[in-house]
Amino acid sequence: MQFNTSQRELTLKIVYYGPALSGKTTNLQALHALLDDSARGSLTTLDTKGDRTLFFDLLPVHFKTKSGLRIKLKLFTVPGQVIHEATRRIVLAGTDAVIFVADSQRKATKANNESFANMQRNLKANGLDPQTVPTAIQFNKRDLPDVRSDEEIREMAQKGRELIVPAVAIRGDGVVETLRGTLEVLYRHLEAEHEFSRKLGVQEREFLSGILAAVRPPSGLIRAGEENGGPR
Ligand SMILES: Nc1nc2c(ncn2[C@@H]2O[C@H](COP(=O)(O)OP(=O)(O)O)[C@@H](O)[C@H]2O)c(=O)[nH]1
Ligand SMILES: [Mg+2]
Repeated sequence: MQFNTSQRELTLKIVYYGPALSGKTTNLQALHALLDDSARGSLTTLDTKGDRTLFFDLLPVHFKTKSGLRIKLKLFTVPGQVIHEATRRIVLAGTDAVIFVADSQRKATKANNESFANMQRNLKANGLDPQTVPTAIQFNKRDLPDVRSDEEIREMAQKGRELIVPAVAIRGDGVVETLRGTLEVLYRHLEAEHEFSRKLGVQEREFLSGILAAVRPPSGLIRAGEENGGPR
C-alpha cells in the first residue's frame, strides 16, 4: 500500500495467482473490456509464443471516491508454470491482496492445490503472512463439464477463511464480483490494521462503490437482458 497524502491518492497491489491456464489473464482481459475507458489503463501482457504467460500481465485500474480520494489498483498475474518460480515470487512482493484463480474442473484439483501451497510459500518468502493476507478464491470455468459442484464450493467457503467467488471469466461472469469482494476483504483488513476510515476519511461503502461505478454500462437493453437473464 502506498498513500500519497498531498495528492490524496492510494495505490494498492493485487496479484492474481493460480495454476497455468486457470484463467488469470482472462480475468484481466475481461476487466479491461468491462471497465470504462476512463477507469483503466492498457493491459500489458508479456507473452511467449503460445497462450501461456511468460512473465506477467499488468492492468492498472483507477477511480475516485465521492470525497475525492483517488484509488489506483495495480492488478498483476503470475505465470502458473512450475519453471517460473522466480517470477512468481518477485511479482508477489509487497502485494496487498491475492486472488487465487482455481480451475473448477475436477481434473485440475491437484494443480490447484499445488499452486495454492506454492502461493503460501512465496508469500512467506516475501515476509507476508498467508494467514492474514486478504485472499479471495475464484472458482473459474463454471461453464465446463465435470467441475466441482456448487455444493462442494459452498462447503469450502464455509470451512476456509477466504472469500470464494464462482466465475466464467471467458464471459466476464464473476470477474467484477471477484475484484469487488477482494476490495471488501482488503478494506476490512486495512481498517483493522491502520484505522483506514479515520486516516483517509473514507467509509467502506464509498470505497467499494468506486469500482462498481467504473463498470461500463451495458450497451443496450436487449444485450443486458440476454446477459443477465432479463431486466430487473
Ligand atoms: N471454458 C472456459 N475457458 C476459459 C475460462 N476462462 C479462461 N478460459 C480459457 O482458458 C485458457 C487459459 O486462460 P488464461 O487466462 O490464458 O490462463 P492463465 O494461464 O491463468 O493466464 C484460455 O484458452 C481461456 O480462453 C472460462 O471461464 N471458461
Ligand atoms: Mg496468463
